[in-house]
Amino acid sequence: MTDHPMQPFLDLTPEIAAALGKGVPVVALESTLVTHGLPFPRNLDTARALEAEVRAGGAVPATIAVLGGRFAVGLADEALERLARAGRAAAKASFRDLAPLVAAGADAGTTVAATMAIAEAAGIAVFATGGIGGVHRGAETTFDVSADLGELARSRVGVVCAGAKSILDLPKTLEVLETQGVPVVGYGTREFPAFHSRTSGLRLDHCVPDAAAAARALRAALVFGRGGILFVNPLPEAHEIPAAEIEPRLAEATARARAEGVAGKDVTPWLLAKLEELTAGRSVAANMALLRDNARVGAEIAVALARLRAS
Ligand code: PSU
Ligand code: MN
Repeated sequence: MTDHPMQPFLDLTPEIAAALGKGVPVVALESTLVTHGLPFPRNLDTARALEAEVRAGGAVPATIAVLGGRFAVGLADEALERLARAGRAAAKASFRDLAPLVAAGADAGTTVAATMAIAEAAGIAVFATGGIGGVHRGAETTFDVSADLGELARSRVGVVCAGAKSILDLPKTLEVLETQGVPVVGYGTREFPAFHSRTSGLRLDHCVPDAAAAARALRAALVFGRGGILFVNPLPEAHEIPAAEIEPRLAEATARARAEGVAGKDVTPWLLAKLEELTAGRSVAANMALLRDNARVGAEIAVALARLRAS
């Protein structure tokens, strides 16, 4: 436990509190993918599978959410099911939503931004997710840039993701990450992965071959960095969806969102749901597979970091 100002608002499960106290590796998991990212019941199955994946890798999973206006770090299975069933009826919490949600005593799924902030407050150094939010296509007119990018520059947490969906403008997303000073590190790749695809043609300046090297980079960032570090792990090859297949669907989803006037925090969940519809669920299968792979990698990095800290 830390003496972070957010600490009085945190509820850690006894298992997670004990693990953090003893230096046992812990991996944070987000919950917007449960409330707003995947349909019921696949959201619930996936959340449970991610926790199991983290445990299989020798770390303790800490799924983070807002429950009754408290920041829950580690969810009982009933709480997870309640959030999964609520789906979009629950709030979607980015960092800026946290204070009003505390006041309202509400339930919410936490985005990458909010999960990072809560994980840092709890003293958790590694967080695994699917895709981060980023700069949306057309941002030059809408100004739609996810708060995830600014938070990556502020919270000292290593985030494992599969890059970003190409519902986003990937070159602009990388530009903003560069401006914000966020280290982007390929996990066994020299290219920024595009979520459904292992490649994007966008070269990275940094890459690590394995978890031990990732943990060394993370430890340095935790010591003298000003924020987090983004590890990008390409999805498993078997689940790749060829760009030729996914691109027209993404373009159609983006155009429809604009035509229907979808704006603000609704844009990302709306696009995710539309994409699922347009790919007849294939995008969800890829999503679930890469989430599990990122949970596995998150556990590897957390275990390597614990080893490094103990030595
Ligand atoms: N991208 C995905 N799946 C997701 C999200 C993004 O492929 O579930 C979720 C994450 O929780 C992310 C959030 O932090 O959407 C970003 O929302 P916004 O673009 O409104 O910041
Ligand atoms: Mn947005």
